[in-house]
Amino acid sequence: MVPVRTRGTDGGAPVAQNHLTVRVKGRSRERMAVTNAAARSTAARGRAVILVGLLVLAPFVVPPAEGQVSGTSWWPKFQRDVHNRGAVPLASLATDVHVRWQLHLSAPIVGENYSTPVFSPDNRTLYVGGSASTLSAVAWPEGVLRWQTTLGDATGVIHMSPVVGIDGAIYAGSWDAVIPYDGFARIRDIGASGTVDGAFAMRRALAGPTITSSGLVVVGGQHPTDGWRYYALESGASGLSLNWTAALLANPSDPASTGRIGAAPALSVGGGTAIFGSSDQNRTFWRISATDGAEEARIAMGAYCFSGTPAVSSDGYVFVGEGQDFAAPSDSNEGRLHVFGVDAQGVTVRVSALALGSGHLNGGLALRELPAGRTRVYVAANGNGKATAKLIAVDFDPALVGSDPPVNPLSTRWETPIGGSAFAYPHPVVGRDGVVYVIGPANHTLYAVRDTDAHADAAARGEVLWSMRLADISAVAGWAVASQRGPWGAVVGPDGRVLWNAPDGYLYALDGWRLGDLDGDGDVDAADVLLLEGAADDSEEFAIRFPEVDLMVVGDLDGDGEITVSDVERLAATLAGP
Ligand SMILES: [Ca+2]
Ligand SMILES: [Ca+2]
Ligand SMILES: [Ca+2]
Repeated sequence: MVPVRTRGTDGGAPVAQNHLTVRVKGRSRERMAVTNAAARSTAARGRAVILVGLLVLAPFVVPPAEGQVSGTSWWPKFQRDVHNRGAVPLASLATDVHVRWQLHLSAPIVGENYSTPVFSPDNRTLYVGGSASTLSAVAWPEGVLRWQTTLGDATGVIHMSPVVGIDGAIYAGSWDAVIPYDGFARIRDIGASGTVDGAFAMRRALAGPTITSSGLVVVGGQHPTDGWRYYALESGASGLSLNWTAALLANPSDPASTGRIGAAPALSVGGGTAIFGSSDQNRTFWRISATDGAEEARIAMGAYCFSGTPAVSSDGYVFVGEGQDFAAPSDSNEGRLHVFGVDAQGVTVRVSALALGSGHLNGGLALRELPAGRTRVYVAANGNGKATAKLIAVDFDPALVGSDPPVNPLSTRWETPIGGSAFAYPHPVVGRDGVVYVIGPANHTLYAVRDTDAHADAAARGEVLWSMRLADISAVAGWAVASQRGPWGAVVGPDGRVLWNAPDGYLYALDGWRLGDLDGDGDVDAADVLLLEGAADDSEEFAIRFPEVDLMVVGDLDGDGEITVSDVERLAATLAGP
């Protein structure tokens, strides 16, 4: 484990990095090394040209805009895109992780606070929810509070991650127990303040909203009188108005059930004509028309799935985690990862399910696309009823769907403990380099777990690259882990910094040395790919040129203990494409 240093405890002022010194030493040797390298390996140079040719050097890639979420915001909603994939097209922090800045937003949380930040369309402001039904606007990248605004009489909590629309409107709602309920609102950032200019009555809202391709804002939650549903709202000149509702469904065997919804809706691929959702007491996976709310499919799951948030792969498969019965949990037919798809007749069906034996999977998923159409699904299990919470990597191979003899297209690749269990809803995100960020639901520790495919030993595949305990960095003297819950997880900024809306009432921005940043200039780009290729060819030469750089820490991307073309390919793939 890498030792973690804390810097920037000066109340929010950015702290200069000291990485730039790396390149200064040995400059004369550097020139010599370059000359020698050029003379020696024309073959390597040819490969490098090909690799660099593959790179799209746009440092700023926004998610595809299938709904009317902001198309320029780096991170406009829960799990970043309308498919809830939690996928980050960046290299992750590898080492030297430290607090870049911290910002006080509220008193320390004693109960729950789940919200994660989203970015404004110009990526100069973060919006994040919190206690007292407060939405905070924070200047990015400076980390300075711009304004705070409250909903209703400020008795609830904004647990959800807001969504930012194409016109910059911010939508967020509160979970409230005190009438008048603080409700769901449209908020305008007018510079010096945030103004509520539209509202919809809501009592308890947890699931992060989305916006459909026709502009309907869809949020799951409980209306004061109309129960738990997905509500689709028109956002017009006069405010928010109800367009359709869907999915008020109770458990048929329980007359008292209400169908609680905590799962952020996901849009289908290919235009977002359908919404996928799931709920608690009716234990249901839904496919709902995004146009009119018509129920297009309803498939039973086996157990509690309050916040089992759907995530949709680019080939249209929908993954949902499942909980377990509280009184009599079963590892054989509960706590499963489900995958849904469309059969030859166009009917939505359950393709497969895999029992993970790790308690509740009532959190989100992160998806990473692998070669040959496979998808790796990262599942955060909160470990309810088990000894530990876990991050679990599951492979889905669509080529095995309908195979004869049957082979489950879902298979567990590895699992890594992430501290004790707690009844919370952890959500991982995954970088394109295969590093997963996830926060332990009980220990309030942020983990960077590297997916190291190269290991034959499954136990070594989910390697904790580094971890950071909130108790070690907290700006609150004496802050200690108790029974606080939340946030959902970490969010990654456009420059790779990691944002943590922590339960001590502070928002933290973490920085560090990026994986693949071979020259230590703070950016990961084509120059680093060339250097890594050179290092794969001759690591001794790299050591002479960059004596302060630990090549194995920043260059061994696949974590197999050596620098090879595999690492070069992984770095090039991290930088390539949208
Ligand atoms: Ca209230
Ligand atoms: Ca670099
Ligand atoms: Ca390697």
